[in-house]
This record gives sequence, structure tokens and C-alpha cells, in this order.
Amino acid sequence: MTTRPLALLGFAVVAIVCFSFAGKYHNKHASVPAKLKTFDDIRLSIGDHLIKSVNGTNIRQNLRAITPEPHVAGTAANARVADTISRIWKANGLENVHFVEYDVLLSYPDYKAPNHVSVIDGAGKTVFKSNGTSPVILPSEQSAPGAGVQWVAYAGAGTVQGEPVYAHYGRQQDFERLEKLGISVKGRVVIIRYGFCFRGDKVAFAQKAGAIAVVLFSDPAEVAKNGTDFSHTYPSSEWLPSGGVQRGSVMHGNGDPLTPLVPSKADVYPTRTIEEAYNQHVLPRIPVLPISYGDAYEVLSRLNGRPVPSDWQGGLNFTYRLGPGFKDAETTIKVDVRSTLTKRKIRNVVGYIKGAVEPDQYVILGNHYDAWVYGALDPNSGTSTLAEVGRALVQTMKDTQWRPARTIMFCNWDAEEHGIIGSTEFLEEFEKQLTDRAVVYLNVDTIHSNMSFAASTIPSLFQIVVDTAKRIPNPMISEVERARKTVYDTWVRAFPGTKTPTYPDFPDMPVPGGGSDHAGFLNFLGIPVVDFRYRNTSWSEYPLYHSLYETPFISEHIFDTNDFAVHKAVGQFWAELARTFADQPIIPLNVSILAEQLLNNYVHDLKGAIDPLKHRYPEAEDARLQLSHLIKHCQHFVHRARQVESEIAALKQPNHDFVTNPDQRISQLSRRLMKVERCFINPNARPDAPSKRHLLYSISDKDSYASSVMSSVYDSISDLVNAKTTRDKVAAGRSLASAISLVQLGVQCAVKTFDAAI
Ligand SMILES: *[C@@H]1O[C@H](CO)[C@@H](O)[C@H](O)[C@H]1NC(C)=O
Ligand SMILES: *[C@@H]1O[C@H](CO)[C@@H](O)[C@H](O)[C@H]1NC(C)=O
Ligand SMILES: *[C@@H]1O[C@H](CO)[C@@H](O)[C@H](O)[C@H]1NC(C)=O
Ligand SMILES: *[C@@H]1O[C@H](CO)[C@@H](O)[C@H](O)[C@H]1NC(C)=O
Ligand SMILES: *[C@@H]1O[C@H](CO)[C@@H](O)[C@H](O)[C@H]1NC(C)=O
Ligand SMILES: *[C@@H]1O[C@H](CO)[C@@H](O)[C@H](O)[C@H]1NC(C)=O
Ligand SMILES: CC(=O)N[C@H]1CO[C@H](CO)[C@@H](O)[C@@H]1O
Repeated sequence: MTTRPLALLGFAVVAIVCFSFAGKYHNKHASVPAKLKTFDDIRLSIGDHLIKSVNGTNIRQNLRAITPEPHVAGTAANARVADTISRIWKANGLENVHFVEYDVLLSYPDYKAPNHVSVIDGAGKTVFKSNGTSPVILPSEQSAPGAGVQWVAYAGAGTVQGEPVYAHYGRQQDFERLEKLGISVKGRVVIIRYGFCFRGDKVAFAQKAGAIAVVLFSDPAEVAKNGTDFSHTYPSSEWLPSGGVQRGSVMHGNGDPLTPLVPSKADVYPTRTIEEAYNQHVLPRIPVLPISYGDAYEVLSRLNGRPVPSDWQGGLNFTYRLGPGFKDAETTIKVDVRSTLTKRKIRNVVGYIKGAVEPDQYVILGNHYDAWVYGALDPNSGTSTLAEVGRALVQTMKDTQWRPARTIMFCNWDAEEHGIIGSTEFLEEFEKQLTDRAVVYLNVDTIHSNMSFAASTIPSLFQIVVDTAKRIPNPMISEVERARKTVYDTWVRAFPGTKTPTYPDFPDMPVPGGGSDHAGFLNFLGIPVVDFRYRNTSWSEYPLYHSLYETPFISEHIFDTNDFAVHKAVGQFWAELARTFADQPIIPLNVSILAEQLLNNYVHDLKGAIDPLKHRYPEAEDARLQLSHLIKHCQHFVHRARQVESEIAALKQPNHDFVTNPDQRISQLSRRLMKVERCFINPNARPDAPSKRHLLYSISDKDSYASSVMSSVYDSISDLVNAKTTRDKVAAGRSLASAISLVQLGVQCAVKTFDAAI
């Protein structure tokens, strides 16, 4: 036990308990070095204890407790799941566990009369009819009434009949290609294969092109690569069986469709009507339903017309044709969809471990808990792991007398599946508090493979994410046997870095896109985020995604068979990263990497896009000048960030106990680091999309799952290139210069964040 005079220092409060802990720890565990001299050593030994405390068996038990029945947002079953989570969190020792509720517009099918497609011949006879329900394969896990019903949320309702057309993945380029091939989808039923972009985008493109309905299906080329016969699919493997279907939402945009930018509280006036939601293409008007590849075979094998371009061919055992229509010209396809919009209550579950030193700084851990059916992978692999992370942190506190310096906040979001609703409403309600208090947001949606860890994050977090992954034991024995001892070793091999040549030991870490609850934290509030998972290297999804078959069997018996070692590794990473953010006197955001990425990657690429405009577009002259200003400011940012990093490094010298340096400087630097990312939030940057406020990062307009960098700048470039009149060119040239100038102001703000005088 130390008696050193540390008491005047904020973080020393933690340090004192650390020292007392270090003594105890040493007595119990001979492997710990005899003397833990530095504060960093002490913190790391607490981290080691924490990492050892995460328990796979507990995660498996949590998963079973959370997934006994299908639990779609807004249902009584999902309210029961919220109660279960709250009970587990309280038993685990989290503080102030409570619900934060909203009333939001959700969508449901008619479980008694499932959606279906029929093929009807000229005499009105039904040649084929899908029954709209996936078969139960494991009765002990999948037998709840209605569990197999096949539907997508926010589909338009109705019965339509017409000619089918095949539109491949239904991306913008696929519809353009159909048009070039002379095939119109206007007034027709479009059949689209899942994959390569968000299903809501596919539906929006189809509706825009005049389609009267959309039929979605998962192609065996993606979901049953090893053959469609029973012996090669679930439950013998993780490949989708012929009756399986991917559910999902087809809403375009995040949050309650009726309350953009404001929280959907009962007493807050809604900012949008349902009619406006249709007119603004937030909700589709046309019927949409998903069918299995078994049913898709019945429809597609009857199609007439030219064979599809060779890259459009899928995995069913015939030559795909484009349509329009069936081989028998009199035959049509009929689509029956029942879908209701209803206002329902949703509940986010929130809990805390209060920080000892900086209780108003939040390290936020989040995952959603609502699911399309049982949700054992998406999202309850994450939910069950998050509960264990909380337990392991509290156990470490009990075992060692340690308490994190900053507050750790736990969030289990509701209605993510319908459109990231629970977290979006929460961000809209607590925008100011979170802007002020949030240090970082760490999201896990799904653990769905044992191949590799993967993380999407922003440059200022690259270093700490890599350092933490190096501390987590590899959960796969087969990898350890190949001398890949840590999660990092497999990760860097599976996803080698391509875009960061300056940092050869960094794996590829893409910018976070949409598709889960981290989106608003980054794009709306400018809070640094990490979204991580275990995934297959070849594919970011997985064959049983959003199907009836996402029940605990798949993790227990197919991909995480070693006492949930993979779930456990994700929990260890999550817990240790949270501890690091909660405990480091200076929060571990590296601005120097941010500044270098900005200059050498983002702005470098932008220069590559703007330079070629030189001769053809005199209207881009202002933009070119503006770009040279941006480059100058980025260079200055790199210089200033390096100065800051060296000051931080000096403060972190080994054996430095923070006593000899004024605590004020440490907490000042830390607060400033917290604010840097907020500089890139400009509420006026996208008047057409007021929730996309980040100048650097936004969600792609072409695929709501993907991210794009400096989208307003690039949108202006394509406006300029596509402009037909001089007037349009001049206007586009001005918006381009203005968009670059806004990014520059963000960079200047980041630099100024570190200056004492402004
Ligand atoms: C994990 O927790 C279970 C009880 O949930 C317990 O039986 C087991 O011993 C624990 N494992 C370790 C390694 O502590
Ligand atoms: C639909 O078909 C599946 C597979 O053949 C079957 O298991 C299920 O019971 C059928 N459902 C209805 C409602 O007929
Ligand atoms: C694919 O099938 C082959 C042959 O049956 C089998 O050896 C292999 O393990 C299967 N692979 C997967 C990923 O299911
Ligand atoms: C093609 O697939 C269908 C549906 O699985 C099956 O009934 C049929 O026998 C297969 N045809 C050939 C030639 O393999
Ligand atoms: C890893 O996953 C594959 C399927 O992707 C499975 O065949 C294998 O048994 C799993 N390994 C463990 C240890 O669970
Ligand atoms: C930030 O990253 C740079 C470049 O990798 C490195 O030199 C510096 O030490 C890092 N700063 C901190 C505080 O880790
Ligand atoms: C289920 C799945 O997607 N499996 C793939 C994982 O990645 C390997 C290697 O790229 C592929 O061969 C599998 O098909």
C-alpha cells in the first residue's frame, strides 16, 4: 500500500486504490511482476484481471435467457426481454438500471395470413403459391406461433398482379443496366436478389423506376455455396436451407419516421405525417415481400426473355432470364402483402458504473436487443456478451477495490431492426448532454462467425483498437496452434491494411457505415465510435441472417462450440477497451493519426478527383483555390497534432506518476481531445439531410449500409460533371468550393481546440 502524496490529483484517487489493489493482487497471483512501479503497469494489471473475468458459460446462459421466444420491437415478448436484461444487469451489479421509452411508428405483418406470391395462368388457375412460412427445423427452439412468417417491415400493403422482371441485386447500376438492355420495370413486379446493398435502397430504386411490387430472395450463390440439398445446409452447416428467408426493414432513413430530429415522446409534437413519409420516400408505397430460394426457383425458372448478363446469373440450377413475363405469355405473378403501421412503445435499457473521478464523462457501450425472430445472432450474441462485460467489470471492482475513473454507461437499444429507432430517438433527446459528456461509443451488433475479429472505426481510434486487440487471447485453438496467439494476429492476417501504408501493423479499419446503432453517434453527434464483430473474411453478412434459424443452436453447435470462446473474446475486447477509455488520464484518441489520414488519404484522394477538372471546368477554379487552402490547414493540423502527441508522450514517461505535472494540464488535454471530433459536426452542412451532420463521414446514398467520406464535396463534383447548362455548372462549382471550405473550417476548429488563446 502506498502513502505517496497523490491526493491532490484527480486521477491519483484511482491510483491510490490501484496501488492498494496491486499489493493484494501480487499476493494472490504469482505471475504478476513483483513491483508494479508505474501507473500504466497498475492499470494493465487491472486489465489482465478484467480480461480473465469474462466467462463464456455466462454468455451462453444469458443468450438462452434472452432468446426463448421471437421478440420483435413493440411486442409484449420484447418488453419481457427488456425486463430480463434489466434483471440480469441489476443482479450483475450495474447501477441506476432503468428504461428510456419512446412512442414510435412500427410495422407488422398479419401473422394469421402470411404474405405470399402466386403464379397464375391465363385461365386464372394458380400454378404455384408460396405459403409464406419457413418450416420449423428444430422444434425445441423454433416452434413459437408465427415465428416462421416471412415479411419485411414498412412494406406497402396490397395485392398486385403483373409481369415479373429480374433485376439482379437491385442496385442503382442494376436498374441502369436493365434500362440499357431496353427492359422497363414500370408497372411490373421486380424480383431482386439480396446482397451488396441495403434492402430499403433496392426497394426505393425499384419504386422510383415505376415497379408495382418487389419480391426479394436470397440466392444460393450467396447463402448456400456448398449446395442446396439438406445435407449441405442448416442444421448440418451454417448455410441457409431452401425454406429460409431474410426478414428486415425497408424504411429509408433512421429513427421514428414521424419525428425526424426530435425525440418521439408522447408530449412532443411530431415533425412529419405518414403522408409526408411516403412522399419523401422514407416509407415505400409498393408491396414488398421476401421469399425463400425454394420459392424463387418456382418463379424464376418460369421466366421468359433473354438470358441474364453472365455476371447476373445466380446459383439456382437453370439459366436465369430477365423477363419481362413468363414463358407462357398469359401467366402472371401475383403478390399479396398485408402490413400495418402502428404506434407502439419501445424501451431502451440503460445502466451505469459510475466513475470515481470524472463521473460526467461517459464511455458508452451499446447493442440492440430487438430481433426479427429469436435473434440469437443478430443481435443477442452482442446482448448476452454486453451483460457479461458488465458483470466482469463489477467483479473486477469487487476483487480489486478498483473503480473506473470515468463513468461506463451501458445501453441496450430497442427497435434497431425497424430503422435504428431506439438509439436515434435517444440521441435526439440527449443531444446536448451526450455532445458534452460522451468520450466514445463502442458498438457490437452481431457475432456470427469464428473466422476473424473486424472493426470499423475512425483514424483517431486506430492505435488504441489495435493495441487492445493485441492484449486479447485468440479464442480459436486452431489459430493459436499456428502461432497466432492474439485476436490481433488473426485479424491483421485476415484483413490486412491497405489504406494505411504509414502504419504497417494496422489491419484494414473501414469508416463505420450505417446499419447499426453507432451510426447516429458518429454522423449526428461527432462522437468517436468503434463498431466491431467476429465475421467471415469473404462476406460481411452470414447465410442465416434475419432468418427463423437464428436460435442458440447455431452458436452452440456450429460456430462457437468451444464454450463460447469467440463471444468471450469479443467481451474481453469490449471490456478492456472500455476500461482503457475509462481509466487513462489522457483519453487514448490519437489526433496525429487523424491529421495524417486527413492529409495523406482523404484530401489526397480529393485532390486526385479535382485536379482533372482543371481544363474542362473553369467553374471549378474557386474550388481548386479552396482546396489549396484546405491542404495548407491540414498540414498545419498535422504539425500541431504532432506537438500535442509529443506532449502527451512526455506526460506518459515510465514511472511518471502525474504528481510532478499539474493535473490541470492533463485533464485539459483530455477534454480537448474529447472535443476534436465534434469540430467536424456542422448542422448546416447538408440542408437536404439534416441528420447527416458530419463533414467527413456520412452514410452512402447508394447503400445505407456503407459509409462515404466527404460526401457533400463528392456530390458537388458529380453535380458539376453532370451539369448540362453553364448556369448549373457555375452553381455546382460554387457548392463545391463551399463544401471544401466547410471541411477546412472543421480542420481549423480542430487545430484551435488545442490552443489556449483563440
Ligand atoms: C464461468 O461461470 C460458470 C457459472 O456461470 C462457472 O461454473 C465457471 O467455473 C466459470 N468459469 C471460469 C473459468 O471461471
Ligand atoms: C409452409 O411450407 C413449409 C415447408 O414446406 C411447411 O413446413 C409449413 O408448415 C407450411 N406452412 C403452412 C402455413 O402451410
Ligand atoms: C462443403 O462440402 C464439402 C463436401 O461435402 C465438405 O467437405 C466441406 O466441409 C463443406 N464446407 C462447408 C463450409 O460447409
Ligand atoms: C434443380 O433444382 C430443383 C429444385 O431444387 C430440383 O427439383 C431439380 O431436380 C433440379 N434439376 C436438376 C436438373 O438438377
Ligand atoms: C468454426 O466455424 C466453422 C463453421 O464456419 C465450424 O465448422 C467450426 O467447427 C467452428 N469451430 C469452432 C471451434 O467452433
Ligand atoms: C499517436 O500516433 C503516432 C503515430 O503512430 C505515434 O507516434 C504517437 O506516439 C501516438 N501517440 C500516442 C499518445 O500514443
Ligand atoms: C459462411 C461463409 O460465408 N463462409 C465463407 C467464409 O470465408 C471462406 C473463405 O473466404 C469461404 O470459403 C466461405 O464460403
